[in-house]
Order: sequence, then structure tokens, then C-alpha cells
Amino acid sequence: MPLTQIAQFGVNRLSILDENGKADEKLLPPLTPPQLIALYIHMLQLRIFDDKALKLQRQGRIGTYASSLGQEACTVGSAFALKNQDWTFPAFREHGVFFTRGVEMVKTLQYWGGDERGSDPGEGQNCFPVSIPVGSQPLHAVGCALGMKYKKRDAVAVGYMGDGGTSEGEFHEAMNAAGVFNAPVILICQNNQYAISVARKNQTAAQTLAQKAIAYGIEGLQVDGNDVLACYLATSIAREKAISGKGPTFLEFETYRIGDHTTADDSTRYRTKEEIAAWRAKDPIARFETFLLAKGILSPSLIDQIKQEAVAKVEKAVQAYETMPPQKIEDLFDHMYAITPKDLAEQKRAYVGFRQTHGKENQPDTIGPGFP
Ligand SMILES: Cc1ncc(C[n+]2csc(CCOP(=O)(O)OP(=O)(O)O)c2C)c(N)n1
Repeated sequence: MPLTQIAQFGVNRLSILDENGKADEKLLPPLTPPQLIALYIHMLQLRIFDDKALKLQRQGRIGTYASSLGQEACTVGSAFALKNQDWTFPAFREHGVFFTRGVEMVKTLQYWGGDERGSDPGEGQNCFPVSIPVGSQPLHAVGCALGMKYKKRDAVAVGYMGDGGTSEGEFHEAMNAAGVFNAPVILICQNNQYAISVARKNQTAAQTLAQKAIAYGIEGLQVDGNDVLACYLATSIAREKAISGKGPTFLEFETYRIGDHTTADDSTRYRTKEEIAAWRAKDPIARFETFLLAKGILSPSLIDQIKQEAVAKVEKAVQAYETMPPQKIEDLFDHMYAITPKDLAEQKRAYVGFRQTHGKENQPDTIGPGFP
């Protein structure tokens, strides 16, 4: 029996804007100047929000926080390609998805401040809350996509994860189910090169993460994750494909986490200054700004105005967060399920009973924003 090659595969990479902000004109997505400016505004607002959130954490005004510094193009670009009826399933570094889809910034502050109400995105927002278990989001997204397919909805589901998420069993179950059942789903991996201190090369022996799709019979594409136009275009094409019944796509957005994993991490223990500097030079906002300036879509005075407005918006969200009436402790039990299961109802009854028996002196009625 001869050894015969029976299949051949390749992995493509999409990049539109280079590191100097020069675009491959043939690949430019059909976005109008106001849409391009909106993309820029979203990225800048996210960066300013991140900066403020880190300071709030250091001052004890929110809890642990996961920064998305350097990854703005991934979340903003992909979310900008979605429609209101689509569903998103974020991990914990996707604040940009919430903001771009119109969820108020105060919700993200509440979430990281330990206020359960921050997990409710508000009326009409098809955004699932943060899901902390690594790699859980793809399964949630595939399940939702299959539900929508069954109900013949004109919508897609998008599940986000990090590079570490692609090593979890759930990721592989989700990819398999997505392929077999032709789910209208887009799975997006923000490959920011590290899962806390585990470097990408110690995470998997695969040459790319995009190629993981091949094994499941679905399309995988690597995208320059610091190029907002590429992130937008790849997601738009994947969306069209899913909506027209042509199935799922797995997108690897190759990017870099400039900050620490969270405010509880010290990345100087496992990364070099040189590596961070090399990625800073690929900054997604700077290159897009250069592109927009060269096209005459942005001007220095407009940039100043956008910055000022972004700072004001973030400050307003902080004020709303810090002046909000505190949540009732009982609320913790109320927002998890549409119909409260028996054991959770029992926990709530036990808690309320405990407070009645032991008095209120050592038991606060409410949880305020921030941490004591
Ligand atoms: C199932 C599970 N195991 C471990 C953790 C602890 N943990 C939190 S974040 C993280 C690393 C995640 O890395 P990655 O998926 O690459 O996402 P990134 O933080 O880089 O955005 C780990 C191991 C967790 N949250 N869930």
C-alpha cells in the first residue's frame, strides 16, 4: 500500500493596516467616515476607561480588574460588525464588546466592584455577562446559536476566549458541536500571548491557534488583532456566512496584553521589557489614528475633542457608580435564574433567617460600591 496524501490544509492570515497605519486599499471594508470615526472613538474610550479602572482599583474603589490595554481592536472591531439581535458571550477581558454594543460603562464598574447588578446589561442588550471559568464561553455561544437556528432567528452568537481557553476541553466540545450541527456561531480567540504567566509557546505545540478549526471541519482564520479594520472585516464576513447558513468560523485575533493579567498579577516576573516595547510599537489605536489622519477623516483638533469627551464619559460613569444606591444582599440570590431553583431559594431563606436570629449589628443590609 503506498503512502498517499489524502488531504492538504493551509492557514490564512488577514491584515489590512500595517504597523505604520498604511492600508492595503483592496481590502478596506466599506465603512463610511462616520463609522470609521465611531470605531476610533470606541477604542479611545476603552483605553481611557481601562486607565481609570486601574487607578480605581489601586484606590480600593473597585476590586480586581482585568485590563484590555493593547487589545482594543479585537473587541471593538468584532463587536462593531454585529447587529443588535446577535448575542455575545464574553470572557473577562471583553469590556470593549459591551461598550461598543451600547452597554453603559457603569455596568462594567459595578461588575468589577462586586455589584451583581453590573451583570445585567440593560433592556434590549443581547450581551451575556462576564463568565470567569476559562473556556466556558464557546459552549454557551454554540448552544445559543443552535437555539437560534432551531427558532429560525436571523442572528448569530459570538463566543470569546483567550489563548488559554483553547486548551480547555469545553473549547473542543464547542468546536466539534459547532461543526457537526453547522451552528451560526463565531468563536473569537483573543490570542494575547499569555494565559496569566503561561506563554503561548507553553500553551500548545500548534503553530497557530487558527488551525485548531481544521480538525473540526470548520473554517479558521488568523487575523492581525491589532488591526481594527481586519478584526471588523473578518467578523463581518463570518457573520454573513453564519446568517446565510454556511456555518461557523473560528477567528484567532493575534494581539498582546500590554498590561498585567489583572491587578493581582506582576507580569515583570515572566515578561521582558523588550518584548512589551516591541508590541507597544504595534499599538492598534496609534496605527488607526495615523491612517485616519492621512485620509483626512480625523484632525488633531477632532482627536482632542474626542479625548475630552471620552474622559468626561468615563468620569460620568464613575460618578454614577459611586453614587448609586447600594444593592440589597438578598439581590445576590435573585438574578441568577429566571425561575429560582429550590436549593438557591433555600440558601436565601437560610440567610434571611440567620439575619433575623442574629440581629443586624454585624451584618450590613447592603453591599455598597467599591471595597472597604
Ligand atoms: C476553568 C478555569 N481554570 C482556571 C482559572 C483561573 N484563570 C483565570 S484567568 C486564567 C488565564 C486565562 O488565559 P487566557 O484564556 O489566555 O485569557 P487572557 O487572560 O489571556 O485574556 C486562568 C488560568 C479559571 N478562571 N477558570
